[in-house]
Amino acid sequence: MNDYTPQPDDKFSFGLWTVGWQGVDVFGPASRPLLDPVAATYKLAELGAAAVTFHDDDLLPDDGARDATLDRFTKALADTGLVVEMVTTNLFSHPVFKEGGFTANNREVRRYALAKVLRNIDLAASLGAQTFVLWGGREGAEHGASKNVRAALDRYVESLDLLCAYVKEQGYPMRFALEPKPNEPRGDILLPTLGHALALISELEHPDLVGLNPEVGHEEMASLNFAHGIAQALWHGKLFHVDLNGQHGPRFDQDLRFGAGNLRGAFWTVDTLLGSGTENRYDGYVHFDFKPPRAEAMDGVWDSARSCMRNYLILRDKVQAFRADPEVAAALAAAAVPELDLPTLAEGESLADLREATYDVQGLAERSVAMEALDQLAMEHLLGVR
Ligand SMILES: [Mn+2]
Repeated sequence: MNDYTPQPDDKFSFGLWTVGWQGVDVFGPASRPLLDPVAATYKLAELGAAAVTFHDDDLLPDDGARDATLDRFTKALADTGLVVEMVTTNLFSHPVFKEGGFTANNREVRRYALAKVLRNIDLAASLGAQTFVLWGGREGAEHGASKNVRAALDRYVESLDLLCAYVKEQGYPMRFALEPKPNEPRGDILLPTLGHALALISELEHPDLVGLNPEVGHEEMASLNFAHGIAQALWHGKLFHVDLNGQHGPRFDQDLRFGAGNLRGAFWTVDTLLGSGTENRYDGYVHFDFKPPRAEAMDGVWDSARSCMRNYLILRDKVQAFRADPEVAAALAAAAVPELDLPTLAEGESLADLREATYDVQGLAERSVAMEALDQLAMEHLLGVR
């Protein structure tokens, strides 16, 4: 029996801000003590993580302690064998970014935001990170006329083009991943969904260097299907990174541990990451971006981190059993799922062939689609009775 112990090959990764979240919310102050990010690195290694990630501000204070903290952190990496697979910059906490970073109306703020990101790209490269995530939490508005969306998108593109040119010029093996979110903290955030971000990427000077970092809760806040979203990202070759967590439908961003909230969605998320029975799978780090609930003390923080990995491994087991089940293969065939791989117009045919053909419209309308039976098999695998 699998004991679901994380292995280095599982490539689990955690943001230092996740376990380090002190429980500050809009209604109350911290409920937990400050967690030393270096101590967190050791603890995450002990739990079975393979990598950590951070925002500049999570790890490095903007004062004299920067170098000393970095020395302690790199020693922790060497001691544990953990790597830094991704770095991101906080362009949302400091009030200087209250009205945006790359898309602030104020030009000085935009220049300062770019300077902050450039400094952290250098840091990320020096630590070997190959993915740089950009979450534009403050890039948005609460008021209609306050933001010229067309100009804001011009400035977003300008910033991304400058960052890509810099990475190319420096020869860093690094790519950028945009993280969409519909709202919170801004009333409305620019690039609210994966689709908006994909469309923007196609306007860039170096679109090959920019992809997506989809987060479960961010898509589900907008009632979108996360598995479908990452499937499309994979189809475009744009699933550069992923943020797994849990969410109970459209409400505030809950950042629950992975598997909590929409469990069925989590099952299909793991199935999609594993390729849904095809070779088109995600092979990057399995990154968790969650918040241990404010009610928990430190023991609960570590329980929630452990459970993110455990739930992923359990779901991976369930998904693999589902895909290997001969009854599932038969149900997929009965539901005509493989038929969708066939082009609608066959090789050598013309549109005239399909226009002139005769169709049994009544018979097609009455055909069985057998999809409930297929879905029930997935349900029974998930519920553990198969
Ligand atoms: Mn995230």
